[in-house]
Amino acid sequence: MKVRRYFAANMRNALEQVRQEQGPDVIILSNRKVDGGVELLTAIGEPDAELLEKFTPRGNRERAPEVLPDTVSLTPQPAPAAPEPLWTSQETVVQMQRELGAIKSLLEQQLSGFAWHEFGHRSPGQARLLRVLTQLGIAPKLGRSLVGGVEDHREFTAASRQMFAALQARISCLHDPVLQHGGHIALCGPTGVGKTTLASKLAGRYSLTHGSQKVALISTDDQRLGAHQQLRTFGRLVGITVRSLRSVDELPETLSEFRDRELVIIDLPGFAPADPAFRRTLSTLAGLPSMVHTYLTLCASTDFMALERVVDAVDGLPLEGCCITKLDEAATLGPVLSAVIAAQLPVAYTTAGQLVPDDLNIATPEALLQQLISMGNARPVPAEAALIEQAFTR
Ligand SMILES: Nc1nc2c(ncn2[C@@H]2O[C@H](COP(=O)(O)OP(=O)(O)OP(=O)(O)O)[C@@H](O)[C@H]2O)c(=O)[nH]1
Ligand SMILES: [Mg+2]
Repeated sequence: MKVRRYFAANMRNALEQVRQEQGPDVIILSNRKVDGGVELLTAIGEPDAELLEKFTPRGNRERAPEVLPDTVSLTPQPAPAAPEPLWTSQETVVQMQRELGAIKSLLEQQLSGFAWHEFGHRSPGQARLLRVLTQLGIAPKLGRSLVGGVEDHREFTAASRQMFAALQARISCLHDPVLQHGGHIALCGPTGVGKTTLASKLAGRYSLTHGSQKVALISTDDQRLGAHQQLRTFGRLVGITVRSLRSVDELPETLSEFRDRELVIIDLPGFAPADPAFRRTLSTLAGLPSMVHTYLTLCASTDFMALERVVDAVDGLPLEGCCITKLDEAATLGPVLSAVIAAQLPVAYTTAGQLVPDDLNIATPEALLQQLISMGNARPVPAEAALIEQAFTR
């Protein structure tokens, strides 16, 4: 058994050296941080009992050190039949798990980097389009699937037209459902995204054409100071009845009382996605005797990961669609469009300003795409390699 010591500035470089010089069958005997970098001890060849004894910690001497082929060879290896803890000390196991996790994510990162590099060579046309989508803030996975549908050899303008047409086809919109059909509507979503303002805009618009006596607003927000007051003040100004409830449990009675109203909008309190009350409230609405159409309210300036958390939190719950607020505050529509496409949520309305009821628009795929492009052209998101490489993460 041949033992070698490697020193490098970081774990990534050390593993790369080991991989290049010793190939896939090498055993990592130990690794540790030293002054100026990391040190790895490796072994290759037939196991040497004395050596293994030396590097196997006390209390677990009968076991040989784990071979870490995945971390070095880059080739998939069959999983061991019965994984056993290498060290009996809990602290050491936790530390090892952490280190293996770090190595795994490092390798994933490297692999996606290689894959992006290779993609750029193999399909330069598609790679250029992917860069354009990244600059528009489109999430990497959606971007990759969109460029995958475009032939690589096409001339750039024709290819980008084809790609944007595919993107537009993926944006699903409802055609003015609330103002056209009325009904019982609930607006849910994270805190501060503009639910109450949207409820006021919809109620205000509807009352302009059908009369304020046909509309009612219900505030169920007993969480935030002044929340009930916000709707009541609006209702007084425009002559729309506003009812404040202590909880959604009072809804069946109130909805029955408003059965003569064509449009009833329920303004829900804002929730953090992780708050179990979020799902509970939506489940309560779904179980009400009268049909309530619930819309998720998403803010256009929220980043993609935060939006993903929100749509994950409502996964499986019956939502009619969503509304996108604060387009005027967003730098790009890429993240919010990527999130609604991934969640297959149709968009009903967008808002781009605080004015009630003026700043409200019926969503259409054409308008959303146009806004995405014009906002992206005005202020492109830097298409950093690390961001694009996420499109190639498995
Ligand atoms: N710039 C801009 N501001 C908006 C828009 N919609 C709402 N706002 C503002 O966002 C702030 C929060 O709006 P609310 O309607 O109270 O938000 P909410 O979701 O009901 O908030 P919570 O009930 O606390 O969860 C207010 O200052 C609104 O005027 C919009 O489209 N653009
Ligand atoms: Mg509110």
